[in-house]
Amino acid sequence: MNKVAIIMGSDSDLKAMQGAMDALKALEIPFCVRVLSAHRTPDAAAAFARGAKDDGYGVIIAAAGKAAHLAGAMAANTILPVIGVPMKSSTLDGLDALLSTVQMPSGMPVATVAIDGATNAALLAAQIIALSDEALAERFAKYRAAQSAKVAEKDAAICAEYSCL
Ligand code: RP5
Repeated sequence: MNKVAIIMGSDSDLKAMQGAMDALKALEIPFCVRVLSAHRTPDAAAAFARGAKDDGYGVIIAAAGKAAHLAGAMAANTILPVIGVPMKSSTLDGLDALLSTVQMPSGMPVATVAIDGATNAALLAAQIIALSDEALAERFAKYRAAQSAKVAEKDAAICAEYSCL
């Protein structure tokens, strides 16, 4: 199975990205986590992206805050799909990173999820990898069914409390 790379601009992004690691683990998708910065370690970041396909990765998740160019820098150096996760920071609540990540020029896409949307980034990566992995597609369908069942349970509990018809 293709692996997923989770690249963070800083180790200070680790806590916000925990949901991605949890989701990939739950879906039994192999992954690595690296700290590589578009600004502080540009050569290492580019080298990782250039080698990622040959190294067995199928999707790159790139998380960065502030003037967040990491996802774009990854996309510029690979033909693998790149998912950008804008990190919420102390100054502009992540709006800076959201705009920096999502506003890619035509011809160089980055699939951008919500600010701090680590879990959705991993789920989207899983959906991409599942296109060529039937066993993963089945696990993903089960995950979705379990999620629906949980919501139905909550609906039933709320209905019971408030006497819905
Ligand atoms: C970005 O700057 C990182 O992705 C992080 O979200 C932000 C702050 O980094 P640190 O100063 O905490 O290392 O590059």
